[in-house]
Amino acid sequence: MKRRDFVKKTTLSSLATIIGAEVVFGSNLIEGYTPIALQDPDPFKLFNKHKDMVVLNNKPWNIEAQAHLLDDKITPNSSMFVRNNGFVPEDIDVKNWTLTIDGESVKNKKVYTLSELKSKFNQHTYQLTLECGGNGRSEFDPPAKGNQWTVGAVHCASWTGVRLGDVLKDAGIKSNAVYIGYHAIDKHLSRDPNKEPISRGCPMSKALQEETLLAFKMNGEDIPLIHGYPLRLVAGGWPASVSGKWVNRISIRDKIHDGTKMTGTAYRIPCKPVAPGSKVKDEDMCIIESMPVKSLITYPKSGAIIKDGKALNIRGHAWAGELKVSKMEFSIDFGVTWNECELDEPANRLAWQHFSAKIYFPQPGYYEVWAKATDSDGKSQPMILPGWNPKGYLNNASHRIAIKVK
Ligand SMILES: Nc1nc2c(c(=O)[nH]1)N[C@H]1C(S)=C(S)[C@@H](COP(=O)(O)O)O[C@H]1N2
Ligand SMILES: [Mo]
Repeated sequence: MKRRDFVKKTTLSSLATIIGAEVVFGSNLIEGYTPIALQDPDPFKLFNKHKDMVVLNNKPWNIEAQAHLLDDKITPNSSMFVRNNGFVPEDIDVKNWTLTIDGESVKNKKVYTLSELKSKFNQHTYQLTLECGGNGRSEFDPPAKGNQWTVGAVHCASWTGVRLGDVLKDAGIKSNAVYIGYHAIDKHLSRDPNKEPISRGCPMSKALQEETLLAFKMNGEDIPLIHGYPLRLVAGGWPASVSGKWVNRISIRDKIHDGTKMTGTAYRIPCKPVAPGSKVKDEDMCIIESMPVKSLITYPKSGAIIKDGKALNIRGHAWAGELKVSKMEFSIDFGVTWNECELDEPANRLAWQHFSAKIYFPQPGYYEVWAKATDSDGKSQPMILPGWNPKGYLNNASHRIAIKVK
């Protein structure tokens, strides 16, 4: 068999696998021709996502879940939202993947291979809630530019890796260190190699927390490509933008990291409340840190119809950034009276907590179930949109579902 034929045959069989059917006249294809089925890739197949996931943008890929898709206690890949600022990396060379620790405040700049990271440091597994800072943005008025996330830009998967703190300490942290900043291999939408799509970070105190991981596994398997394979920073409870995917360099900085999307209106909100639509001076903007208390009813789906006289069992999750959720309540009378839900302890710090409640409706009709979580500092979710900010971050308003009793 000639080499050329061989290449063609393997290409054809891999084409068939991707398309999900044999390309019957495939041998007639001219090299370089892309079958239509592949020209507009199906994100659901491409990323193994549930068919009810909602694509908000395809350049870059941004895909959100819906409340009912997040019913699992540990979110499976199929229901995890996708947020990208640039292009998803294509050719990942895992064998030669390295992580560099550098920056003004590193004692010894170090380069680790993946296998060094895995063998040199203890491995830990935590369930960590990651919510996009812009989750809920679609409700802001005046509207905020950016992906119009509704409620589905949150997930709580199980992450396995080594502690970022252990790696940073191994390289050595100078006493003037204040922040870390990550760098990753995804490409800027302009395709300019000198531009990074995103390069964020967190203060040393967060970087050194025991739950802050450099993860190489998600839900017990290799991290899916779209979620950061082969190495991802995971900092639960903070805007998910801190959790860099595809990381190959972490800098220990002697100042607040000044990478892409650390300044201006990106992941920053007015330090003090402002009137909707206000222009806010740069120096009056503050970086978002711990995310606010929030909850989601994941069962039933909004719009459910139930039989009169039957109790309804609702369930969902609640989370509160760095804090714990201390109370979970529901209301069926538009917030006039509240009843307590059963609330579980988190699997570990920074994991979301599951809640459930049995609801009896007094008579047939239309109801709304409103959910309200309260954090360990006594702060509760607002019923309506909280403080306006230019980019529409931190909407933690009460989640509501509609129910008809017939
Ligand atoms: N390298 C890299 N890391 C990244 C991003 C990105 O575009 N590139 N997006 C960030 C943002 S804004 C969010 S909300 C989360 C989304 O994580 P997910 O796609 O795994 O859900 O990844 C963060 N890490
Ligand atoms: Mo995000």
